[in-house]
Amino acid sequence: MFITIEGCEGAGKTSAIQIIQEFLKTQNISCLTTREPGGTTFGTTLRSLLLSKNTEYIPPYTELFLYLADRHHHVHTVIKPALQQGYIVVCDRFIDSTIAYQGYARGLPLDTIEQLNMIATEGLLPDYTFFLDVDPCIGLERARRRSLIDSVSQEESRFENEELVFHQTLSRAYKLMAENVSRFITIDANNPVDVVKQEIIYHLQNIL
Ligand code: Z5A
Repeated sequence: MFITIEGCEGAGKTSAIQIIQEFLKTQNISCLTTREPGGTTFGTTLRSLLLSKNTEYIPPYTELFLYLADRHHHVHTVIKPALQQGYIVVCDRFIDSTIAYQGYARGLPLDTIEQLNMIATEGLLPDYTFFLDVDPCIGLERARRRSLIDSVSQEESRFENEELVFHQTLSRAYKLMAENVSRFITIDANNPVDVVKQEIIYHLQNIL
């Protein structure tokens, strides 16, 4: 089974992955957690280029191709082999991030992104996508608070520094996908962590 986690900045994706990982462990289910960008050593180099607040201007198509290069390498060398070995793979961001960020927010054509996504994933689609639906203002506030105490988050703030309207567009894009794509499971991520946790586990129990 291949599960992806999606949402805007500060939605709680990292926290959700930990919740899923711990729950699967209690069920004795082998699971691999990973992320995009940066699920491989190769991808880590791309990640720092893509997320560093100090990176020079990246035109939207350059940005798209870098995310797709990271994805193809990740799918080919990590995700598919793990699925073939019977692991449940849980990935922090995947194809829907490209649709939301490079498609809706940067304005690149959605049909082009969908075609390129299919090439980058070698046709692999998630079985389920947990969408952590947070109000963009709340998510940004969480992310900014974390940046005050975490030097990695502070460095990786190229997207966090975008205007509020960029984050509102992302939020609308995710809601639209969640309404129209059946693999999406929406979690109200404005709630406190323990409520989010209960909701995630409830849905996990239903799909396992
Ligand atoms: N991107 C793209 O453009 N195109 C693509 O194809 C892909 C990605 C794959 C990747 O960064 C960036 O790349 C991303 C999209 C773009 N944009 N940015 N930035 P990322 O995914 O590594 O980073 P992120 O989206 O910014 O994630 P994040 O800020 O780390 O958020 P998170 O993982 O969703 O949240 P968290 O770390 O679990 O929580 C954030 C803070 O809030 C933390 O202090 C928590 O303790 C706290 N938190 C979490 N949940 C709660 C609740 N429920 N209540 C209160 N506080 C909470």
